[in-house]
Amino acid sequence: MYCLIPKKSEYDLTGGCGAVDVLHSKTQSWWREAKFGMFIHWGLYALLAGEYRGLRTENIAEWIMHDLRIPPREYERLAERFNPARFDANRVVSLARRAGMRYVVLTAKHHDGFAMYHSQVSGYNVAEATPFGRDVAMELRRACDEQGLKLCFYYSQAQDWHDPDGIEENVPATGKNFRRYLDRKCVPQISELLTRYGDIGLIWFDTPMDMTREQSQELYDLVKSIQPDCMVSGRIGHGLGDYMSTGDNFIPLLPRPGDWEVPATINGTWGYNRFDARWKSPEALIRNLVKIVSRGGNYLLNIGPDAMGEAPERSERALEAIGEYLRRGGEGIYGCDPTPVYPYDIPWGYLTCKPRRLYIHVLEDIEEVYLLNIANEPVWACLLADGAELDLVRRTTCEGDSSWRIRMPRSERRPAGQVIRVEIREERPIFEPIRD
Ligand code: H79
Repeated sequence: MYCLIPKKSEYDLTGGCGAVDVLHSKTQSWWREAKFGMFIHWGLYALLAGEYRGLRTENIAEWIMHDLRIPPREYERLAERFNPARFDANRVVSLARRAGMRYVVLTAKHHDGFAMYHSQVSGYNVAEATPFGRDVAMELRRACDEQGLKLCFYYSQAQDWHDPDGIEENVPATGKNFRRYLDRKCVPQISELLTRYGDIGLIWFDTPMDMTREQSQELYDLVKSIQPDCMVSGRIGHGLGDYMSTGDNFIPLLPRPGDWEVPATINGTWGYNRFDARWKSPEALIRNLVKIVSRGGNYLLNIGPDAMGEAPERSERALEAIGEYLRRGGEGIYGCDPTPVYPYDIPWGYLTCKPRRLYIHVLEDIEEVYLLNIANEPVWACLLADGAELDLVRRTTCEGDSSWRIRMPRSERRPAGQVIRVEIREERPIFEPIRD
């Protein structure tokens, strides 16, 4: 169905989808400021790297057990070979920090049911069932503390392909007792994660499947009863989360009020797949980050470490490039509000904002920034990279439209992107509709 945005609200913040509803609770303020986090999909599937007994999965690699119908008794034997000798939590967290990410979300338990931490609830975990014998979550805890990042956990609350009472997509739940799974594994494991690993920023629930509203509420209340400041992701089900998660790799077209996050991959899979070649360029990832922030969201970007515990080199290089952009222009990302819809298509970049500040992200090597229909009064403009003042010419065009013009100094024109900060007299950007 076509949805034409009503003309009157064409340029309001919400694109006509409702009132602006920006809560500023203390719990979520770190997350609103953060804007950029690291997802880590790591588990036994890394050993298979997209292939099992000569068969390759066509789908995301962490789904290989499901897709290739590997029986639980066979899949669990992967644990006997899990020994990622090159895993270094400090290195992973340092990569996140250098990329400009402010939080890290580890798959504490994915759909395959294997815990990447030392669980007392189930021996099917990285510390007890593998020759590796280390607690990945605890090592990340220490590294995050040292480097000042928030630690968060992903937990698949409904799907568990290892537990006899866990749900599996497209597999009938005949003979299963989901309540038993909740009581025996899910609830106790979530409690462990929230009691034994210090302050957790958020629990990233995923695929609620047929959970009832009461069951989703129960897990939500469980989290808050142990750590009231721990956030709960949108995929707890029934709209009960503290923020909305978009579809995987889906970016809303319009600015959206409220708290939301785009979980995304750098290539075409979450878990490590050595055959995957669908790499997004660093430029495309920077563009996505800026685009998401300009529309009011957070970007949770994934790495899938391999069986030795190392992130693919392409992921590392992409993250370093984003970090370099953020070192120059991070002020125009962290803590930004959604920017009202600008009425013209801008091919070279995006606009972000904070109270009395407009940031112009110039993502291509252009000679000048020329914006029509911008009614704000500029106080002064500078390049974020070095603070150099820029000449901003504000004038009314021959057609009577407001406009801003900023010439990019030749020495500062970079294809990798530059951010201009413009202090404005008004609280927020004022974009005027296109004349009739
Ligand atoms: O953790 C990542 C994914 O494993 C998880 N969410 C992100 C963050 C996720 N769970 N479910 N889905 C994503 C939707 C998955 C659908 C598919 Fe399939 C899995 C499409 C292809 C593989 C299921 C199996 C549907 C078709 C085959």
